[in-house]
Amino acid sequence: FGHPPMTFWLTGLSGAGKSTIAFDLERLLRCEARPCVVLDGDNLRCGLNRDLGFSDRDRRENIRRAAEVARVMNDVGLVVITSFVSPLRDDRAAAREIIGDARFVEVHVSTPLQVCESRDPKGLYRKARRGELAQFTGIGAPYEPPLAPALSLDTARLPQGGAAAQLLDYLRRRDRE
Ligand code: GGZ
Repeated sequence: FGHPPMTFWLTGLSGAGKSTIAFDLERLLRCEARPCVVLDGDNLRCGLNRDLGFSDRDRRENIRRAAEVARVMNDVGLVVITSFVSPLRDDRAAAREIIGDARFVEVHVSTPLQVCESRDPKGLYRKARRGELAQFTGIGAPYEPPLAPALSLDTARLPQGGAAAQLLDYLRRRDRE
């Protein structure tokens, strides 16, 4: 397609807005007839990754598979947008290795825990606080923020659609390089 393939790797807490940003960006790219695909943690866990839970080991495998799929899709020219909590630095580094440093764009969806918890669209934080959901990221399991993300987007401080617009800008800048 004449553009360098790229994977936007969205990482952040549950409820930070990753999936919304991913599907917003997909819509923007579709409007420009730019072939793209979203790989969403919650969706993939219904199919490809339905055998996996939330132990460190299973999360690592979840992310490894997603990265392998992203690589194949980049290879055929698709822009890939992934939406996984992907809480551990090592696991994201492994994804970068698989996808390739030049294609991997780490995006921290940095909405603070307090905001994510107040949104709590699925009631998961409430469950986790009650002790009914072990290993919930941000409560019973760690989240390691990226040290040097390409972009950091706090949806609590951005207008609706603002985060996806920033990613589109970033893509355009890279296209011109
Ligand atoms: C984190 C969990 C957990 C635990 C269920 N920890 O906001 P959601 O609900 O729709 O998205 C979250 C999703 C996380 O799946 P990922 O594949 O992105 O996770 S990882 O990258 O860490 O492998 C959340 C829900 O699943 N969920 N239990 N314990 N999120």
